[in-house]
Amino acid sequence: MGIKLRPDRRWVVLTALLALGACGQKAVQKAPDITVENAWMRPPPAGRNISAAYLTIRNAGGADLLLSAASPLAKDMQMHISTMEDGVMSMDQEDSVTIPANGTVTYKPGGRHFMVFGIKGGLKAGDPFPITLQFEKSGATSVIAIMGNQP
Ligand SMILES: [Cu+2]
Repeated sequence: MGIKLRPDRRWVVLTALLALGACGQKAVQKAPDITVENAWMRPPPAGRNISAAYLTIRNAGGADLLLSAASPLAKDMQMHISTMEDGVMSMDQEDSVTIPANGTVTYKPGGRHFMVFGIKGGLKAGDPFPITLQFEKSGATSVIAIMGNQP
């Protein structure tokens, strides 16, 4: 009788769904493998203590989330993104930035940048500017940005 077969079939379908769910969880749990490179920062204009820093975040593992940036040589750093709309450049602050699995996020002029406020005086081209990025899963990762022009 067909009615008796149906519950068995449902059970097979349910088991298949559970198996798929387990696979999905395994993928989510893969640890990120973050490397930060090519960090540089424009020297602040004369008489100003504000500037922008740039770098590349490479991820050879699972997805992560960039939560914040800081430097002992500045009061504050914010994650910004510049966008061009109708020929007008505007920038927005980002609270967090997804670093995709096996992906790269590039901070470069005209796009994402770190806005740096309250930069310590006396820094000049060639000086090191330490930056610590805080990731949700990877924790703190430090990098030295070099003050100067885009490498
Ligand atoms: Cu900005």
